[in-house]
Amino acid sequence: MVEAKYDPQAGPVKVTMIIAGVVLILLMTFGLIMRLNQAALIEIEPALFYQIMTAHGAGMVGTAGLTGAAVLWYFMSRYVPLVGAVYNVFLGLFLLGVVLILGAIFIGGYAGAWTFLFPLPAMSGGLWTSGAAATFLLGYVSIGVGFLVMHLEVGRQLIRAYGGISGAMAWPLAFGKGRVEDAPPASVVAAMASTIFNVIGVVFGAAVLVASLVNLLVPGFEVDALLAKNMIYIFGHIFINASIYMAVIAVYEIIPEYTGTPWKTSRVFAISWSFVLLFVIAVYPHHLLQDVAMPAWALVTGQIVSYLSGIPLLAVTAFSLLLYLRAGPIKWDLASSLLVLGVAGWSVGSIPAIIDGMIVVNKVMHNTQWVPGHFHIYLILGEIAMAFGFMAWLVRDARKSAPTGTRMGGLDRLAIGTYLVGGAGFTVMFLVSGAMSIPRRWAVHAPEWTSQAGIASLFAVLVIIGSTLFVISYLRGLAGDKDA
Ligand code: HEM
Ligand SMILES: [Cu+2]
Repeated sequence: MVEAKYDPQAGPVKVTMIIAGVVLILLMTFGLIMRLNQAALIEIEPALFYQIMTAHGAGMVGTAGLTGAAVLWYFMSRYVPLVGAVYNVFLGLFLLGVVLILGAIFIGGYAGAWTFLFPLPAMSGGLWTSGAAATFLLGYVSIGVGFLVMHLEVGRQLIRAYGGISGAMAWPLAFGKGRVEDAPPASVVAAMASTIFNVIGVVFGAAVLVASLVNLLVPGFEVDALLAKNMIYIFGHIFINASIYMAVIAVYEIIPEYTGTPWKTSRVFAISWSFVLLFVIAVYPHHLLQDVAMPAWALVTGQIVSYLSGIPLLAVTAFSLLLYLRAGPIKWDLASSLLVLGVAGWSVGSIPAIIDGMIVVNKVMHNTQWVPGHFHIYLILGEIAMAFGFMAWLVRDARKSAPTGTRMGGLDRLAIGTYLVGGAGFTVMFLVSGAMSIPRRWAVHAPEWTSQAGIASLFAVLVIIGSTLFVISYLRGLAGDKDA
């Protein structure tokens, strides 16, 4: 592996992961508060529930994106000379966005959910002002601009170093006579693809944000609600997917350090990433299966692409990971276990997602807790597990010299076990609730639904304990790491 001797990008990335770790624990606690309220074990005002739900949704999606971006930036700086100041601008705009969003929610009372569906921000029924809604949307704009700036720098450098988009995507190998030896590293292909689709998503997001902002300030300026919904879901779907596809770069880069074989850009790998690029964008209509006004062809495309999009995902990453793991004895430590867990959780989570992408199923399941069920699987046990794995790897040297002398201490085992059992139980309770037709996004639950929420709360506590142990171990690692 290419080990950078001097690593100027490491500092800001390590700081990013401190922020992300602390924010994750806080937002998970928000999640627990919601679930406890649904269990009728505590009682909060419905208005506050929806504020917390908005902060949890926007904050978690943002944090997932942030950790994905940190992984992307960190590893791409091994291959191309990224301008460090760009990352600081990205982080600054991100944090500015967070301040605006939190202010809009907890001072302004905005509670229109992270999806800011038109015309909800403007129609609060007196709960929040249009100023609060505008502040929330401006927070998104700030984060979106930050992502654009970051991706443009990564994209620009990859295009320059690898012979254009085509070279960085390994198209000569995928669709021409290119040789494996000339193809770019696996993580470069992943970085180029995620950069392309995330830029597309963020640009759609920016356009609909600006339209919604104008509508808030000048109510006479009407936005087509169906068009707005399409644009919001292009943005939302792509953004959260991109966070996972960026985090996977950590798997491609770190697992080879354990197995000793680099993650090769094979022809299948290159072809699969090109399809991922296409599918991630084409599949978004699966969010609109309930909208009767949508043209049928778009919905059918969404359904079919939903089936197909699972294939490159599993072929590219999960299958190759299994092969790599079988090839030689792997040293299990916190980092490698969490990264492998991340790929497993991501793959497992795609199954209920594909099921929900079927039109007949979606008609019944869509507004039930089946939906938070599937995405919490590939977020808690997928993306976030990879982010925690990346954090453990960042402080691996300090951890190696830990007093126990072992690579995987008892505390590590306890943390990962707690997190896994908690995450599995918590998400299964969502799926079970969804299968029982319990609606999602309801602050107050009927008496016959409260025990499911109570059991889920117990598992949520385990997730929070596991996460806290990961973050503490990361902070201790940083403290013991002289050049952190
Ligand atoms: C201990 C961990 C967590 C707990 C207890 C938790 C709990 C919850 C609850 C109770 C809801 C509302 C369910 C409903 O619609 O009735 C929710 C929604 C949501 N959660 Fe989590 N969650 C956790 C972790 C995460 C993570 C790690 C992410 C992403 C990285 C995430 C992203 C979301 C999103 C996007 C929503 C949708 C909000 C909406 O419907 O507008 N959650 N969560
Ligand atoms: Cu989607």
